[in-house]
Amino acid sequence: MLKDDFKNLLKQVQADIKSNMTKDDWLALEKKYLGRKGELNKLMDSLKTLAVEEKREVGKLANAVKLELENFFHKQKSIFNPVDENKTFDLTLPGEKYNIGHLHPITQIQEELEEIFASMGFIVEDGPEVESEYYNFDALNIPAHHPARDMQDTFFTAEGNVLRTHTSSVQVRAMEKYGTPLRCIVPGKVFRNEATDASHDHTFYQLEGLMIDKNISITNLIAVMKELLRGIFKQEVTVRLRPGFFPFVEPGFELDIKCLICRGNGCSVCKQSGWLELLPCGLIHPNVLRAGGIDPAEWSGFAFGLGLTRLVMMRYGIEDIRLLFGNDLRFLKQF
Ligand code: FA5
Repeated sequence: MLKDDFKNLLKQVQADIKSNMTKDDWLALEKKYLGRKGELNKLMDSLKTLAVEEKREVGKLANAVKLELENFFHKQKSIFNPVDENKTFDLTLPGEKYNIGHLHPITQIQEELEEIFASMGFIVEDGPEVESEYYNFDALNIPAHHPARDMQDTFFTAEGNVLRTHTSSVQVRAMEKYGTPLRCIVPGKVFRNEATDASHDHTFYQLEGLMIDKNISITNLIAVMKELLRGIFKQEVTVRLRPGFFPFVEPGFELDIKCLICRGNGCSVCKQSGWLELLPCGLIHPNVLRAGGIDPAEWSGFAFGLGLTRLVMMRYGIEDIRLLFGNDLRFLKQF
């Protein structure tokens, strides 16, 4: 029966094996059984003569036998060919290029800002991304149930902590840790329960800054902001302050810069106004200094909260914030 013939094939191979076979002997043996006109193919040809039902059953067995023989001869050959002898090493070929990545554009600008501020005597501070309500809100003069909490839609954890909605949460931490005088910046990730669009994301980067010393005024704030903008945009930048409300500063401002694209004449980027809103800032509220253990009668300071992600967009003319977090190499390789 054909079925037995297939089974016997394995026994026949075993019987054909002699001691001290050379590589050529193995190749010849393989050809005898697995070659185009070899024993296996002869039996395979006979499959045609079987009825459909039988063909299915014997065909299955035939394939199993074929696989076993192929594996068997492959193993034998690899003993003689531990490395592929056909492979040559061409010394004249150019070397393989490694793909080296680079820092994300946000990180690049963050590091530039850290250098600019370090040159003005600021330290770089860090804080937790999962924050207590106290440091994110209460310590910043935003008590529970104050309507100002609604300015930032918040992710709460089951334990009642928050994913920090701004880097301002590190202000009082830094005051507690370092006391006065204090100059520090806090770059970092913040989170808000926002619907995403071209200029808003639920996760983005800010860079907080604060300076506390004797007799700090708005003049100091403007001077430091201009130094920061000159460093980032590599040109003189005209700024203006408009009143802005944040419970943790008094007075509070929105700092605008004269549009660098149209030089103040009006274009689509500045919505024809000639000015671009860049960063909120102000003089630190006495209640916040007190929360940090600092006497507001003796010390004063300014704080600002730069939207780092938006700054990157403005510097490179990126029209959609989502491009920055899409992990698309075609986009990222441009920076
Ligand atoms: C604040 O977060 C205040 N903590 C800033 C501050 C610090 C004020 C110190 C005074 C003193 P605001 O919510 O406006 O403010 O956010 C600051 C900046 O973050 C904005 O100007 C903007 O550039 C950026 N920003 C806000 N929401 C988003 C968002 N959804 N996606 C991307 N950037 C955003």
